[in-house]
Amino acid sequence: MLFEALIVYASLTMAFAAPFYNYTRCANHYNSTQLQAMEARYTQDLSAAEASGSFQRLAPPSTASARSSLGAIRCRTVHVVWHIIYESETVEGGYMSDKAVQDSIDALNEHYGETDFWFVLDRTTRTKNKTWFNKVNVRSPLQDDMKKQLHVGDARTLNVYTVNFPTAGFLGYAPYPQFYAQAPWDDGVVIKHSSVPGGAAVSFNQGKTLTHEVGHWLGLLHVFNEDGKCVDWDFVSDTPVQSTWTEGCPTSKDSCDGLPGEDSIHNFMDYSTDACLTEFTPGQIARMYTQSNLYRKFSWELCRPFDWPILTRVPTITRPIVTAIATAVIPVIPVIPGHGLGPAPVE
Ligand SMILES: *[C@@H]1O[C@H](CO)[C@@H](O)[C@H](O)[C@H]1NC(C)=O
Ligand SMILES: *[C@@H]1O[C@H](CO)[C@@H](O)[C@H](O)[C@H]1NC(C)=O
Ligand SMILES: *[C@@H]1O[C@H](CO)[C@@H](O)[C@H](O)[C@H]1NC(C)=O
Ligand SMILES: [Ca+2]
Ligand SMILES: [Ca+2]
Ligand SMILES: [Zn+2]
Repeated sequence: MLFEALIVYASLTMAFAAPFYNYTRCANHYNSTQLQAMEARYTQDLSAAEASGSFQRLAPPSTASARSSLGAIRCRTVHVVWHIIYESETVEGGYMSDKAVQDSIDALNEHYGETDFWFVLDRTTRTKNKTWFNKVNVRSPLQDDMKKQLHVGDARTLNVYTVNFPTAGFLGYAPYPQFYAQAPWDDGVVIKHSSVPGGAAVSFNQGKTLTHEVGHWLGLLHVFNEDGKCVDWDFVSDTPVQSTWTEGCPTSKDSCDGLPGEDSIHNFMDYSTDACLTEFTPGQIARMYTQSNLYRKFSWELCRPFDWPILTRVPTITRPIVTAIATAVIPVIPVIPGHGLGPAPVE
């Protein structure tokens, strides 16, 4: 009797426990020296491509009105190869049905609905490997083994790997487009299997970890300063300077109250819970387009009519904001390919 009551109490406690925010969105952390070196390389690559005529600043192909009158438009089409790593044929064991994969792709298209990116599932692979499922981690030789065996396609192919990670609260990571040339096999995002829509990662199960990691994969940095300073970190002018990442979903937050703008708590490149994340800014979208035109060169393919809110803010494609580093002497940090993130770790 008492035993039963305890069980009921325990399950009630679990059912009604406040959502926990112990998940850390991702491991894409750099120190400021690395950050500036990466940005310097990006702007150099861009200048070199412009000088040689190999870079074209493509404008978005259609306006909202053209989109609705044509019913279909051309999109920057990203072919997705989804690698399911699992330890048993169950959801907890990392197994995903075809429907679960397609639901993830649908969610991704919804979250990128204000952009011209269009994600199409090319194929799914399934690999039963308990070691990979539980032990693959950022900067681990195991992640190198896994990707070297499974990565397919080229810079336009989004390889997604779903694993469990050895650290409980860890959700994902992704290398930047500029590292593709040095280590093509290392390209692609790795996410926790339970972060997909409907997954077991409480408060982080609407698929927005993938959306965030794909943001990195398309060239975006975090909206917050990873050194905790009130200094711009993401080279995007319309995301206010922010010194801390966001936990949970506060009604508002202003970590740099001496500087204009409140924190981007609803931005996909912050760490708020999934329900809280709803937007990319025009500046971020412009940066993703420029990075893609430079490093990934997606093909323009017909995409189906959008049945979610039509693109309302067509961003102008501008040069990346580089004022912060324009006058500094940029130390050249050798990029060490591999281990999931490009340059050598901060630790
Ligand atoms: C989350 O963190 C809190 C505070 O550190 C801790 O009490 C709780 O046990 C953690 N929950 C999980 C699921 O790790
Ligand atoms: C499973 O992972 C181990 C460790 O990296 C690797 O040696 C092995 O080849 C993998 N097995 C399969 C079937 O992929
Ligand atoms: C940043 O990280 C690099 C690579 O690990 C390291 O060489 C450098 O000393 C670090 N710089 C600072 C300022 O911490
Ligand atoms: Ca900014
Ligand atoms: Ca502020
Ligand atoms: Zn991140």
